[in-house]
Amino acid sequence: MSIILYDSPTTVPGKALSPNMWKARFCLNYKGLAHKTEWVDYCDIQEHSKKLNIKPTGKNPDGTDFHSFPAIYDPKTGVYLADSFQIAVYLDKTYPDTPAIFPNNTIGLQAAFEGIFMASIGPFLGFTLYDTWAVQLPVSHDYVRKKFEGIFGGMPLEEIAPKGDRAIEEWKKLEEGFGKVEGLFKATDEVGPLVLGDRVSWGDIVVASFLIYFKRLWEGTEKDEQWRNISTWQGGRWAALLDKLDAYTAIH
Ligand SMILES: N[C@@H](CCC(=O)N[C@@H](CS)C(=O)NCC(=O)O)C(=O)O
Repeated sequence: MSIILYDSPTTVPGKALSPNMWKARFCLNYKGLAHKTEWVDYCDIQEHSKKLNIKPTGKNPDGTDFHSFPAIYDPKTGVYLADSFQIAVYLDKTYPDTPAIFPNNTIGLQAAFEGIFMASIGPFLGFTLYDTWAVQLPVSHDYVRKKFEGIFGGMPLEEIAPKGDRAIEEWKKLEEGFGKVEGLFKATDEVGPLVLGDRVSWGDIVVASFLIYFKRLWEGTEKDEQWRNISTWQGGRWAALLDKLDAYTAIH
């Protein structure tokens, strides 16, 4: 009886891409919990979640419920649950004998870390949206285009990525954002390269989920340079972090 992880397929080898889904996958792998991915097209996430009675994770601008993946179904408890953070908290509570994602009661602190990380890497979105759309399955293209263009006030997807000098500036800002995050890791470098020093926790999983997203999106494509560049930032810290968590990247 395996836990089911709901994710949406892309054309990237192995299908998995979204950083939010990776957060849940990293948690399941890190804990060594048997699980199996069930692939549901991106354009069907809302309908599928409603059908399974999974609680919404937010509201749409018009006030209606917003559902999202990752979601899980745990046959041991009968629980359906969405939201990467809630899934991590649930797994720690339900499987206390597996490695903790929030050791030493760090749930609040780790949530704060994630907030700082997300606020620091904002410029990534302009660089990833079109490429992320391009690797969606055709059935989801219209839905995802509308969604992503909505995020940028209706700008056509093809025009969202910054170009010329702005691209250089925005890329620099992204590097500086990662520099800020480095400060949060550095403080415990003498203990180890992870945010808590020597043991994996939510903060590492969040950062690694974005790194694996950038890597899977760009490595070996015409944007290969972007991934190679990120992996050299802050003295190669991010490539090293992803290597450190490589054991937890299997797609089941
Ligand atoms: N806070 C949520 C956000 C998840 C989220 O936004 N997921 C996107 C996919 S990456 C989604 O399911 N979107 C559904 C839709 O746009 O219909 C989490 O961390 O799990």
